[in-house]
Amino acid sequence: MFADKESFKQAYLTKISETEGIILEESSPWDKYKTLVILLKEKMGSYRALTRNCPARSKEVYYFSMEFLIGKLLHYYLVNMGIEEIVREGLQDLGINLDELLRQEADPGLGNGGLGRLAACFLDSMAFWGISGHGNGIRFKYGLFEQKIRNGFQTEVADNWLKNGYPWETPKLDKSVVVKFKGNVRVENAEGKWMFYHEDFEPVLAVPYDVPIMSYDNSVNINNLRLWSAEPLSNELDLDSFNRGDFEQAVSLKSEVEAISYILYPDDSSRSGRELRLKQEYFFVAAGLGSIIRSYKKRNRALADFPRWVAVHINDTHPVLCIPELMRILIDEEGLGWDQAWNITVNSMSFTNHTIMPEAMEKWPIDLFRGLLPRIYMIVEEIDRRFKERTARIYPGDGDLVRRTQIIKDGQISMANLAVIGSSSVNGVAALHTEILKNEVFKDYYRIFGYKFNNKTNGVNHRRFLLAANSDLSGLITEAIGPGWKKNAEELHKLLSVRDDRSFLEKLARVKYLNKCRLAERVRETQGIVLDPLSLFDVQVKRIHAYKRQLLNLLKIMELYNRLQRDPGAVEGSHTFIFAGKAAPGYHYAKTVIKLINTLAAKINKDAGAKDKLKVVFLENFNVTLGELIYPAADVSEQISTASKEASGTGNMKFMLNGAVTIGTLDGANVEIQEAVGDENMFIFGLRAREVLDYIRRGGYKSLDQYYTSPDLKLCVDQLVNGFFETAGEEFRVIFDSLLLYNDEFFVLKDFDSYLETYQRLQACYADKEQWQKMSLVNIAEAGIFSSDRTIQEYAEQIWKIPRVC
Ligand code: 26V
Repeated sequence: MFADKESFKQAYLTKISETEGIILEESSPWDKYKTLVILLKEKMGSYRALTRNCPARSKEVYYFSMEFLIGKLLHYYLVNMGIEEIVREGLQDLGINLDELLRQEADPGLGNGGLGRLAACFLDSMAFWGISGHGNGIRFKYGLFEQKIRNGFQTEVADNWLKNGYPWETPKLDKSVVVKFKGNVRVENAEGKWMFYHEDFEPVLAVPYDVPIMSYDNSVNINNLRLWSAEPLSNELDLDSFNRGDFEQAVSLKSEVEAISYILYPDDSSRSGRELRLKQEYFFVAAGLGSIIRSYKKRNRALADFPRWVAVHINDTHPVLCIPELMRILIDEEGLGWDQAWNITVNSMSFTNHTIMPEAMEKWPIDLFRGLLPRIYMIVEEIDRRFKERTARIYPGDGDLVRRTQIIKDGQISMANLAVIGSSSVNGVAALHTEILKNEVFKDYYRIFGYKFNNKTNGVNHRRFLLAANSDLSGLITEAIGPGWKKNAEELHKLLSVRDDRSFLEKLARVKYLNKCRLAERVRETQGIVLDPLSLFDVQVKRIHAYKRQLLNLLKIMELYNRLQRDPGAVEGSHTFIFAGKAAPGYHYAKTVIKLINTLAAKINKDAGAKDKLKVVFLENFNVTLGELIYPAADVSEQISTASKEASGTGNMKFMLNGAVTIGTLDGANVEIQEAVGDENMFIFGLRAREVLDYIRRGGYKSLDQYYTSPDLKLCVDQLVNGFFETAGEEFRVIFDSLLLYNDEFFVLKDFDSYLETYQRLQACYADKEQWQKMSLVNIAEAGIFSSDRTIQEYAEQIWKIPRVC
């Protein structure tokens, strides 16, 4: 990349005058940042030509995802290229502080949470393994809202991340694709062959913006994240309307088109069932497949071989239209027959499900769907017709099975059903989740297509969340076991050899302390709250959702506070409870939970009696960048979802990797974390998934029983509405009612006792410093299997059928 500091400086100075046309002294921090990015991007572009001679590169993977939370790239890429020091020192010679440049970068909020971040981790691991794997998504002008806390409430501010431009992206105008909406389909029979002509449609131009994806020490395999932006076909105004004096019509057409890539839906589901959301889904699917087919055909390969050379991965149901869209291209544009097109399509497609929450399962009203995508609707109808016919033939007499599994019913199109029927692989994201898919959610399909179902436990990019985000810990690990873990996370196992090494354990504690100081410093700067880095940092950061049970954590804190009121000696040690996460703007309950966290924080933090014991903070605007600061600073990782509801969780893995000890339910990947670290190095409590599912099916849970049998719990619940929060009035009644009037859908009260008992046990362990450091070390040592490198290796071999990579 750069042989030494001097050659870097030379290249940088030349670039700054080229890009900005100015001299260094006149440039702003933004100019300096942008110059550095452009310099690196050009270098990467020149390496791109040198594709490695690796079997993995022979098949292309396209990862279709509505969301990619890639985080900031500059620092991470400097680490990956191994030039952070050269660049830091070179810039310093020029009077520039690298950290100031790093702060200029936007963190593109192109996702809601775990699903979007997982997609980004996967892009990294594909690049790492030398797989030719590319992301395909939307270049939203506005990402997920920026969260500001005002008077304890979440408020949303538009995330204008592109306001200064985004120097990592490169528009590729010549690779634009036209996407067609609405209109009619004219059907003709030409010499016995049905032909379909889509007419009177509304064309939209999809313009790709490419972002280079580069992993650690692998500059010869640079992949691409292609994000599509919607633009009017002609960038001119609608001149006819303009000339007629219809000014509004003239601009509205333009904005109607641009609306498609204007903003990411902030619900982590598509419950809203809005036309614009469906437009977004078809937009990036049609654009992505259009460009894949175009480049495939350039290579003169036979369409029949498409699945051998191309794998299309569908990340949750949002890109499921890939299935009918590929059928449309193969039949209408390439003239293939239905059966051949279907074979090619199914064999190219694979699908990952990320949730069992029924509200999050996408369904579209037929009228809306047919109006917007008339030809695609015809194809979905035909897929459904043939599937029903097949099911009826294979399972004669089981009419109900046919009804339960059809794609179109009750006036709606089920995207999950289409996904399972049209893909060759269906996977869940943790062992327990996949079992629930097979035995509950997709039970009927598992009977029909058992061979399609498989598990791929999630993983995280350990180089971003440990190597780059926690440099002190990385240094310490490398000192102890060498650098091999960076490329093979399973080598973290070697850390077990220093498990009884006192001096190593002390160093580990010191690193944690410094990371806690770093976080405390940031909290003081940004929110004016002082945290004690010597206290236990107990952290729950994730989307705010009823099923993730931030409320259970809050009730625990209230109970500890109540104990302290009764007996100042009742609480061992000093605790800092840290929360962060966004609520969907329309999710009233979740927003009330945020207000409750802040109200409790205000009450406890101003109580002199609680001062050295309890502190509560809510950190504003959780995103990838803030996560990178928080994970290294946590002692305890809260993973307390209602068992069966959290498909996997990935925050749990990021915390573990950074030496936090988990308190959690046996849900999602927590189950596998427990298998890896053993009961002695984790705190498990609460109902098991089976018990929850049985209650849901058979009934029998009465939250009032819990309420009346536990006076301590009753007090905490009553405090939501009895004036304990002086300023609250009826504000928290919705939470109170959810627990008692609506029978506590997420079993918060049921798990309360066992959570508290377990927390007390944890507290006692934390008091034994050496014991705790050992637990922390085992967690790091066993985190290797949760690297996304392992996950992608499994996807590549078992789903995409890519030979083991070099
Ligand atoms: C959305 C909604 C919206 C309505 C209320 C309930 C609910 C529950 C879940 C969702 C999330 C939909 C998809 C998603 O983001 N799933 C997450 O995917 C992660 C990566 O696989 C996984 O670690 C998380 O457990 C899973 O929630």
